[in-house]
Amino acid sequence: MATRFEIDDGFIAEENQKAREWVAEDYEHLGKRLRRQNVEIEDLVAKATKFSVAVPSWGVGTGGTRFARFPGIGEPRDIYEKLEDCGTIFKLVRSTPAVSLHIPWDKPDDASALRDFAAARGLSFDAMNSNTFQDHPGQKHSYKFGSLTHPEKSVRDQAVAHNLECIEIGKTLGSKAHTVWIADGGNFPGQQHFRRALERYLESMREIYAALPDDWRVFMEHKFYEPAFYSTVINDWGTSYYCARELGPKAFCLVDLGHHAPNVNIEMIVARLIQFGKLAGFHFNDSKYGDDDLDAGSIKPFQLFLIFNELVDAELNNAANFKPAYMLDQSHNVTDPIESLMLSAVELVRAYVQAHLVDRDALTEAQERCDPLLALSTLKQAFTTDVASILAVARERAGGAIDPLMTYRLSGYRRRKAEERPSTKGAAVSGIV
Ligand code: RM4
Ligand code: MN
Ligand code: MN
Repeated sequence: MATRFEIDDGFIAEENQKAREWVAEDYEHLGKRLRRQNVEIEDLVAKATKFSVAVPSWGVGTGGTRFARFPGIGEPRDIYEKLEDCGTIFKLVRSTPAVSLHIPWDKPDDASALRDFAAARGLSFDAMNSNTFQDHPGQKHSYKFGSLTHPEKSVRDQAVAHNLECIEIGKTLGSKAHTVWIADGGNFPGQQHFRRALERYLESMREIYAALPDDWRVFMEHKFYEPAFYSTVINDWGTSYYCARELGPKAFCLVDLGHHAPNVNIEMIVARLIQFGKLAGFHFNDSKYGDDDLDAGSIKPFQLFLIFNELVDAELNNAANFKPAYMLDQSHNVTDPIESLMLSAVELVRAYVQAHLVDRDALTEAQERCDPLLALSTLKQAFTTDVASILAVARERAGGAIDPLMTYRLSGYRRRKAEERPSTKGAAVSGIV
């Protein structure tokens, strides 16, 4: 393969040099401020450094809506080019060392070659994702009326077999989890027998569960509607939790932030799943109306903070069975996906670090003394603290960029990729997600 353009470490260092002064100044000032609160700023840098979130393989291609898709220039045309872009994101922000694959969108011809290609860029593989919400070329049965819950056993068997194949590929890639999201449901009252559909789901999931290696987990992702517009089989966290209980200790409930009705208290769902030892992890994104798949933290940053407040609380309490897997699940329709993914990853680290700033003794005291406003201001104090310099220092020390966005733009990466990746007819782009 001809040499491909990569952002050079020296270039990142040069760009960092320009911003170093303000970072140092802000960092010093914040350090003093935090010390008054008995917080050691270096501890927060350590937290920021440790945080990681997986990038979805399909997220580096331009997404689309059900109306249209407007491709950008230099889009990755296959999984190897997608990994190049994931490597670039990782290089600049340092908090995205893993990639989550959708099969068959990003099915590798040779999984061990793909693993080596990723490893050469410092990347590993996170949860696998199956796809039985579309028909794929060559498949025998259609998923038009469902997959794991379809009334016909032959369709269910095909969907189960697809999930087993994902696990097989994942074993070679070094993955340790498998995520199942199904679109099964109904568009009209009466179309589906609710209880029978759920029974079939469990029957199919039991087969998938049985194929999990000992050190793997399976994640069930609920969603209240879309593409089914009347009823969805795994419609909420309660149903997901029931299934996780039925399946066994390796089954967990995954929370995609876009999969709830507007105004639902998601942080409370998170707390419940933590308490019951069944939180799988997250698909992070943001939304205004439905499953909008906008960039994390772009619409409701306070909600994101409140979710991390629950996560950090559980982390500090060493909650049982608490090992959340984080992934970004976004669709980038009008932005450069690399830019969106970088900034989204940064927003997550920000919320995580801010949640570590919550004075938990003061919060507990306010709660126990029934003082709502003191409780709220304790949270707000953390949420309104500008931790940008902590994030910048963590990135720079790890070899990343102080300003990932500007460094990326100035590197000319996208332009170079446009030259290297002339769009070809039939290029492997993921389509509308
Ligand atoms: C779904 C769900 C899944 C994602 C697909 C593309 O709404 O969020 O996690 O894989 O979209
Ligand atoms: Mn999702
Ligand atoms: Mn979704």
